[in-house]
Amino acid sequence: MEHREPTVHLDRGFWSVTFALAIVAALSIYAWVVAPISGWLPEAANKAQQIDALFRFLAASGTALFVFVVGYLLYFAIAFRRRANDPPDALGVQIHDNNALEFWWTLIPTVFLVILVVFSIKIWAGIELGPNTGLTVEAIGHQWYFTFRYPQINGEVTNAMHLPVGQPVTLRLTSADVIHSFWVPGMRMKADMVPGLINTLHFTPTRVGRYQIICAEFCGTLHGEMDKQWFVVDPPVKYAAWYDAWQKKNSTASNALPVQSNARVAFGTGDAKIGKQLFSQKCTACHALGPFSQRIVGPGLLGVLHDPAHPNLVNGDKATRENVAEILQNGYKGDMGQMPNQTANALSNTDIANLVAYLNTLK
Ligand code: HEC
Ligand SMILES: [Cu+2]
Repeated sequence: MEHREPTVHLDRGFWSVTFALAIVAALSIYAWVVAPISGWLPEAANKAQQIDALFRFLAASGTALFVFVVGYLLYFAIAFRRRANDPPDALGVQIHDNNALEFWWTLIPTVFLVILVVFSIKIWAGIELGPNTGLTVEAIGHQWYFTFRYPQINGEVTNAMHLPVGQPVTLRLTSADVIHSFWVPGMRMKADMVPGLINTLHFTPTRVGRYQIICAEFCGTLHGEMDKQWFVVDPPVKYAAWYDAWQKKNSTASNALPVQSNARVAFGTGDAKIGKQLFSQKCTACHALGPFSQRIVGPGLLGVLHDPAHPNLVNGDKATRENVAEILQNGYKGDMGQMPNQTANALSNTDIANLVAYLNTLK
């Protein structure tokens, strides 16, 4: 049997190719570092800048890696090709067990991935878990358009989502019918709008302008029409004028989005029909309309106010409308998990009254 020593000589050719590849890789890293990404697609919000920084990092390291991998592939294919005078059954050099190489090709990618994980999770956490400061706005997906709710504007705003530049915003997303996905390329942010659940985005608009809102989840025949609405970042004065105009226009509608308040809920005014609609938008992902034991995330709510077998709520309080309202305002963390509070579910006190009126009709 033929036996060859497993040796390779990395000759001058190899080192010149390495040098050339290093220069190309360095140039491509430089190109990504200075690439005018915000000129290609303007950055509407602070999170867009962070995500673009992450993109630069990924693109630069990916391109550099690509240059080396493909460069060496080509070089080795040529340098170690079969020569004219090689016998037909010539074997290439067989290499195994190079501990130094294996150490480095494990360590370097591991360090790289750890950096990437830390970098990404930091940005993700800022978007999803950021503090609930500033303005809270709610965006609702419909077949096939978006509507928006603002603090102290009654009803829903229908044309565009205006926000003032420079002010932190908490955006709550939900859906009135099927799953949509709220995508603003200018913000580099995309999140699902799920019926019965609230998803949250935190950001600060940083650049005055108009940015397209697109539905990024196929949601029925006219899904493609859901790219006609705008996210508009206004200077504060212009925003205030827009806000006042909608407040007047919608003054007779009901259902303003909350400013958080500890005011008591006025039960007498609750409207079970509106409550039912809210329930399908904000609660059904976690609550079934079945008995207490029919659990999704939280318990079934069919008998929450009228089941003799269920005299107490999960927090031990008596099952009264006041105490249900209290859970809706403050949330509750128990054995099953977290019932979100009023802010997280984007509920005004009027919403809570409507929901309680609806829950009161269930038996
Ligand atoms: C993300 C999931 C989630 C969403 C959304 C949610 N809940 Fe809950 N809810 C829970 C969990 C979990 C509990 C039970 C907490 C525990 O005891 O561990 C709960 C408990 C409750 C209770 C107390 C039930 C009882 O029998 O004591 C009521 C009432 C309630 N939720 C109403 C609502 C309403 C109304 C909405 C919509 C505005 C809603 N929930 C949205 C998860 C959710
Ligand atoms: Cu859609």
